[in-house]
Amino acid sequence: MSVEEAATIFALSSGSPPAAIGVVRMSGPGAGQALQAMIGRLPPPRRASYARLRDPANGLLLDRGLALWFPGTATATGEPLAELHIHGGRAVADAVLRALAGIPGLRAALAGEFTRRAFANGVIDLAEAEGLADLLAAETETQRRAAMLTADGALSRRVEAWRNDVLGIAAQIEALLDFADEGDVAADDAPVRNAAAKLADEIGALLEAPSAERLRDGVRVVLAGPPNAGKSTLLNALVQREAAIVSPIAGTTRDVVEVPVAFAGIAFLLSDTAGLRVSDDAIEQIGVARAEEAITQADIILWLGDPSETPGGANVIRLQTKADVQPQAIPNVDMIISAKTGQGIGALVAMLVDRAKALLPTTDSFAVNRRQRDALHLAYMSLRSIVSEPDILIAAEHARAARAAFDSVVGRGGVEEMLDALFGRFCIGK
Ligand SMILES: Nc1nc2c(ncn2[C@@H]2O[C@H](COP(=O)(O)OP(=O)(O)OP(=O)(O)O)[C@@H](O)[C@H]2O)c(=O)[nH]1
Ligand SMILES: [Mg+2]
Repeated sequence: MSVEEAATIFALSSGSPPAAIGVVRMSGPGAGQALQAMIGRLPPPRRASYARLRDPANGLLLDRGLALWFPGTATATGEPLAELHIHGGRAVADAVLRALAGIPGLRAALAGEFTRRAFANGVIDLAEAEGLADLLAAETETQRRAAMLTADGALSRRVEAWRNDVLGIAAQIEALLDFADEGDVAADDAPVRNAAAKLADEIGALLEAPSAERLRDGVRVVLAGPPNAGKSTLLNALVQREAAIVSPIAGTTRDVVEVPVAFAGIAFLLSDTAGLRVSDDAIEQIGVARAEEAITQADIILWLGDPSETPGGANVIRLQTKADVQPQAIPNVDMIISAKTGQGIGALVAMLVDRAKALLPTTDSFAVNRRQRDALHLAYMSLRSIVSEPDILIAAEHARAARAAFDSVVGRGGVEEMLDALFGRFCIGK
């Protein structure tokens, strides 16, 4: 542990004032002394005690509240930890933080620093820290559930089991190598290759599952079609506010207008686009190019044009719009709506939710993010190589690579470069 890490840190860990209660946390070797300096004694461990808080510099009464003391290493950060539950007003919090800053050896915590210490001290692993970051950022119920599973170690436990399997495979390979050295008849390598194939299949199944990014960033729904079809009007009806400009002039929308929204606890990112047509207007041409780009990125396309001109690829829902003025159905549409009267809008939302569910991780399974996916993919490739590699010495190398890939998922060794990025996502006081 570096000298810097040995500093004792403090922060207001509850939300920004004013609030009913503010929680100030201190973590590090000097946490106990700091608590003593503030309340004049060290309270019994792991029990909330009522205390008067005084400024150690001048003895002035700052507040009355609860004090908690967690000595040793079996704490949330893996080092001595103290908490003060104070009144959550701005001036109270400021005064307490100022008093703590005046205690030698104490300094204000950086964003995510408490969690970073928990990781550095082995209380949580990297995958759990990532789950925790997602949990704090979760805005919908599905995001919360998936993040909770990862924060709770579901992915880590799975990867740990796989890592053990790879150690078993590596040991079997070593045994084959010893056998070959003795110059006896060729040993049977089929069991090792079968074990590697089985493990690769298990990882492959997880890699095929929907990704965490879609859960976090929202299912991308792009509204597309010719000018004046009613795309912007539909967007506004779906998000229930005037997010995009609507007008009878064809070619109104130029930029892609993105609006995040949640339906039935699922995050969506709706994108309104410029009407698709050939135009002499340079700006409109850029808008059309952006619309076409958005269509390629879509998880679901709401197509408001001629059903025979439906763009290929993604999941498309073909809509007939303006049912209030054009009630007769045209062939091959999935749904008839009127953004003006609201006809069909509820059914369209239900259809979006249904389609999105098929694209998202199920609620009882954890999702892997891109970093974890890349590492798992490396493990997968290494295991596949064990299956096909005729030279057993090289197969041993692939087994080592697979183990290293599992290690990087949970943050064992060599992940410094991404720690700053990860812990920077946390707020101060976490
Ligand atoms: N009667 C009726 N009019 C609608 C409906 N939806 C849109 N409109 C009208 O159709 C015109 C075009 O609507 P917009 O939503 O701007 O169409 P757009 O597809 O976004 O058009 P561009 O941005 O130019 O590509 C406006 O005058 C809207 O009021 C509807 O459901 N019923
Ligand atoms: Mg528009």
